[in-house]
Amino acid sequence: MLKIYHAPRTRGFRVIWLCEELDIPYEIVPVDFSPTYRATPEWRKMNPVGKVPVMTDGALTMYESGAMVQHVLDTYGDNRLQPARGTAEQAIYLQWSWFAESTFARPLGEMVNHKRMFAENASQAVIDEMKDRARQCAQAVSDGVAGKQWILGDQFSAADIMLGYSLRLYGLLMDESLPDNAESYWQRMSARDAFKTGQAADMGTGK
Ligand SMILES: N[C@@H](CCC(=O)N[C@@H](CS)C(=O)NCC(=O)O)C(=O)O
Repeated sequence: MLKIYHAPRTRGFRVIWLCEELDIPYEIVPVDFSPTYRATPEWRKMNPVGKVPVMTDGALTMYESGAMVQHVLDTYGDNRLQPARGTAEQAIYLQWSWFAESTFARPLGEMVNHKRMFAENASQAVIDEMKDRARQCAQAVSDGVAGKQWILGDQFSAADIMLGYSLRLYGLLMDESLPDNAESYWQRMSARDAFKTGQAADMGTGK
């Protein structure tokens, strides 16, 4: 059984939501998210830079939420939730999946880290700059999903799950609403049954 080492509201939600969409069994192993625990040799053996999530699949231990999503799809997905390999559609699927983590979630995550590290000495200029980057990403998603149901068109895919976590983080951290198309996209994804059961599990009220 897949084990997802996870702390509430963090990126492990992507894998939880994916497992719910695919209806495959998984177990959530709660991780103490304190910087002290994450710096211990015990946790650094699981994730060398002390982050969450980590996932195990039998003898395999891995970190990076996007890589976990791809592993689960390729191993248990039965060709669901991703376009065929080598197609132009797959290239766009990869583009949005990578964008979700490496471009969109990055300034949001750094805002959290900056505030945690510097507390009352946090620089407003740094935070404002991160917000501006996140705002540009939200606009790119809004433009990308214009006239479509999901980011690839009619077909829901794991790229929506990757982006969904970034949109969720945006909602938690930004004091402004999403641009219109991104907001309705967010409403559609968060209305999915698998999102709701995944969110309950994420917050510790589900499985
Ligand atoms: N690219 C990594 C990012 C992991 C990450 O930044 N996780 C956050 C929680 S969602 C974390 O552990 N932050 C603590 C820190 O960076 O100190 C992934 O997608 O798994």
